[in-house]
Amino acid sequence: MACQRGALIVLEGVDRAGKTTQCKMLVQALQKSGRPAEAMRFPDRTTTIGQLISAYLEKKSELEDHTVHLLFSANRWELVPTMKKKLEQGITLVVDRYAFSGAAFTSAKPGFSLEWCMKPDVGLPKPDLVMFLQLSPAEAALRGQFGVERYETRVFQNAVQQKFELLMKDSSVNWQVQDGLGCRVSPFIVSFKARRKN
Ligand code: FDM
Repeated sequence: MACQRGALIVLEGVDRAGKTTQCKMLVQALQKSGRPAEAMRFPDRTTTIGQLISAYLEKKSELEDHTVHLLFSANRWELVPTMKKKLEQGITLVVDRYAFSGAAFTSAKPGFSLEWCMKPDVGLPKPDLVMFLQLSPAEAALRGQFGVERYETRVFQNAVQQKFELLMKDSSVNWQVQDGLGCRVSPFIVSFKARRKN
């Protein structure tokens, strides 16, 4: 019997919205319900490209803005064969950030259009569901460690939030907005099942 393809679920949101915690909880809940599930995150800082990105985010190196944007995209593309393999094996992938972060963060910089920022990621595996964890940048700033890495300023996060709002207007993407202040794993699963297309 052919196994059912896994689902690709993406969690997006501004920094400190709780994506990492929700990803972990969602993977655990899916596994508990008998569905094979694994967590992934972008940037994946373990690869050679990911290490360049990590040094940039930690402000240990400088990279030209277009260059780092393309590196973030390359970091997703290098993981595509692994992602496809796992999805075909029936494993549901819960991904902490994806191309939407790529477009929202770079287009929040001066001189970058959303259109240009989205181009390098055209053709990536399409998520079955994108959950956006809603948290005001002011609330996010109150959470731990805000301000340690590059981009972690309230002004920049406000600009990123506005870019996410533009991205959420794309009705070809299965967006679902969730309150980042609460634990919402169960409704996540219910709506994921209800909306799942494949
Ligand atoms: N980020 C993340 C980007 O600027 N572009 C991208 O394509 C992606 C995936 O990198 F500030 C930014 C968003 C965030 C940082 O932080 C990664 P975390 O804590 O590893 O998610």
